Amino acid sequence: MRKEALDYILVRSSVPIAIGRDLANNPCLKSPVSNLISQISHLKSVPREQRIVLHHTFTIMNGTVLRSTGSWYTVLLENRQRLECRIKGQFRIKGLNVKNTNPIAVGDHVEVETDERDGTGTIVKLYDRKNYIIRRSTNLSKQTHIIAANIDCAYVMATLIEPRTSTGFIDRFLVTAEAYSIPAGVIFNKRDLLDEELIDYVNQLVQLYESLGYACHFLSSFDKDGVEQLRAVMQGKVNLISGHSGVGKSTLINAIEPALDLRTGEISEAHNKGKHTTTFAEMFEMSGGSGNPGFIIDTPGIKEFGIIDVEKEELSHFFPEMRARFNQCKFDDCLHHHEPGCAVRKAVDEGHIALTRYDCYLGILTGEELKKEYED
Ligand SMILES: Nc1nc2c(ncn2[C@@H]2O[C@H](COP(=O)(O)OP(=O)(O)OP(=O)(O)O)[C@@H](O)[C@H]2O)c(=O)[nH]1
Ligand SMILES: [Mg+2]
Ligand SMILES: [Zn+2]
Repeated sequence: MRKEALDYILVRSSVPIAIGRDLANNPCLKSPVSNLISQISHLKSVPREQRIVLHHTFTIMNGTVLRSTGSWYTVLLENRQRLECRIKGQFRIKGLNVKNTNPIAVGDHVEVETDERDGTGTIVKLYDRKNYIIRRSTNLSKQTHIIAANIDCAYVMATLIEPRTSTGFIDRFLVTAEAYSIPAGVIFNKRDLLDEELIDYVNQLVQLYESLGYACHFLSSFDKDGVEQLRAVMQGKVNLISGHSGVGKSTLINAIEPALDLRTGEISEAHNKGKHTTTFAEMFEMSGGSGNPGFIIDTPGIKEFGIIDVEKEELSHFFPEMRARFNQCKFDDCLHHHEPGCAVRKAVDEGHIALTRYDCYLGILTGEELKKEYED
């Protein structure tokens, strides 16, 4: 959509008349300024010499937010141009009571007004989000941060060493994706660093998560075959990659799209962790694909996933293997903790539900994990 509009017309008369941007929907806008004035009947009575016409055009276009760095947003407009924009007005998330630190997030579809005098843009409208993924800014804070919006698949990237990702971290990411109805997957990276025993272990995890319905990829970012396979699955979709610092998110995106040449960091020898090389979430357009190439969102490394908006009673709905069984518990309001006749605990005892998954469930339920210190 491209609309051109006059900013405003001031008329010098005994009663000043100002016509502002409410003209934006007026069908006569396509006319030149002089025609416009002649079409507006009450202006005709004002002598020409008393009119001051302040006309500068601005353009209204739709776009997608690729990056946000504080008060500036990079928007990919529908005419393929990129524009640095600010925001105007208040944008609040419907149904979310807690304060969030970023009203507009990467992946948002927005309407942008371009001021052709200085080439900057203003985001004036946020279109409804298909979905979004959100986390607490810090553990104790009530503030939340939207990582990205309008995602087709959210991947958590995990490594067993350099750095170590716990199954609890993976599970908490997946719970969040379930809570926001976002299809999710797990990418196990740095396969080249693992011995046979660890490769076996990861293969077991792949089996576990695939059995729960999550797409899994076990690869090394340096391995062409694995990367190509993942690339093919990502093409045409909006894909988010999250995970601890240093797991290789940016390295993998470089392998998928070498032209991007994103900055990657080393692993600190002292702590075996990444050094938070990527500092802002950013969405990159993929190449190829017929008309719909797809996007990948690189994100800064996070230490923990602060789950929000989930009630104790509904937590088990976000574990597919528990969701499948919860009608079978003796009590309708079973929290699958100490209650007698619990079908979930029975399935854990019988080995049908992985202990790591159940432990993570209990951790979130009792709040123990949430109390751990973590930083961005
Ligand atoms: N051996 C090995 N090293 C890898 C692999 N993928 C990434 N690395 C290395 O891991 C280090 C960290 O990679 P990055 O891509 O910067 O990690 P990141 O996840 O983007 O980290 P942040 O931006 O800090 O969140 C770099 O030294 C990479 O070369 C892999 O598959 N195998
Ligand atoms: Mg990075
Ligand atoms: Zn139960």
